[in-house]
Amino acid sequence: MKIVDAKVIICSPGRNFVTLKVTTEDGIYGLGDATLNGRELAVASYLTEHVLPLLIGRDARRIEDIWQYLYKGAYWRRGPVTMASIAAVDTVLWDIKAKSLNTPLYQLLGGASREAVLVYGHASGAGVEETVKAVAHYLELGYKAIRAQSGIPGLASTYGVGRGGMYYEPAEKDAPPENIWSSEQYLNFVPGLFARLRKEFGDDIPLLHDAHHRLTPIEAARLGKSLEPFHLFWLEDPTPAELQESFRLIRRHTTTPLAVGEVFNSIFDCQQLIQEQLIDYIRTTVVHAGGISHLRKIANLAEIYQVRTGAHGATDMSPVCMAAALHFDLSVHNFGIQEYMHHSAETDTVFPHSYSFEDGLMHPGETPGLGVDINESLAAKYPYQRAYLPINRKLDGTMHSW
Ligand code: KDG
Ligand code: MG
Repeated sequence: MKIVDAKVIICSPGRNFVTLKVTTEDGIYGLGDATLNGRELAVASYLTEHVLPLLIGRDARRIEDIWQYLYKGAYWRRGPVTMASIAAVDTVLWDIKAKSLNTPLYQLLGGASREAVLVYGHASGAGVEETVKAVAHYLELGYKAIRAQSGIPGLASTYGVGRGGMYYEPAEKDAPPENIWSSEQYLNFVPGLFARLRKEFGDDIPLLHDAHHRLTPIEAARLGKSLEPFHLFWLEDPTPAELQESFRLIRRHTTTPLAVGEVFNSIFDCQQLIQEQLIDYIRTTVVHAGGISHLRKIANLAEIYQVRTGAHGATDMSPVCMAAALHFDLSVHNFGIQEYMHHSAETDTVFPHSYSFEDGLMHPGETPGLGVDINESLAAKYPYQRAYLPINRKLDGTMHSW
């Protein structure tokens, strides 16, 4: 099954997406997400200039061999641009293989390990009471697990607070927005938010929170400890995780479950975190961590250490990635939860898909392959627009993690 055509499609139906489309000699095509928020064209160029010429003529059925060919063959290993490019090729090839066998992808990944996939949605508000209302709204929509983020009094902006409605899209055109940060104000504020949410909604609803890489290990330990009475489902990215051993310090102080990994791109980024059981959930996702093949290796390592998956699913994962994530989630034994943010209506029409949400659960559907397509003529009506994620500074102007 020779590959005869491969191209990159860049579109911006509300936000930028990079999609790889590969066609085989018998007319079957597959799709893969290659979107790297804020650095989209770097991946597009890596694919177009360096990878696509190598794919033509190759047998699309040799998924693992092509993965290793691109990884080992580049000599320069890992990194978000390389791994998103390999991920896109890997996703495409799984889509093609499943379509050629006329089966939904999850059947090739071991079949369904559960009936459907538990997802969490994003509730946020400018302050505590608005966040309470947003959580109530998500409950009305049927969500069974909810992430809660709130603006902090005295800080003009913070991570995770949408500009109204259901859509949260932090990337902005032309130049990165600048946020101001105070760990002290944040640490003083967050326990009160969760006390209020538990008072309003009781103990049973799983609540999550994302600290978005902003604390030092000892600050993260303080936060985890102060949130213990409100038993979060997880506390995400409490401290930047380049230094994996720093999680030992957090673990020593708190039983709040920890989730890390949305910015990781390989198994080597989380090896120590998993093997020392320093985290509870690994958040690597298909597009940023080398595709379905590599994500399964990470999940298999995690399974041995009772670490569960919790894949990143913000709106910068295109519907192609979301579909791939759902096939992975449905099949992998140590699935924990899947993040799910609604895409804009324009995005959904550019990427028609068979996955569905009902009563807080999602299913990839029974369409052969990933179950997602791209309407290329519609995509062409939304040209790429340069956009950047925000940056973050401390009160005194020092650059900080966003
Ligand atoms: O592109 C960056 C976003 O995907 C990220 O900020 C979202 O942290 C995030 C989350 O948990 O969804
Ligand atoms: Mg996050």
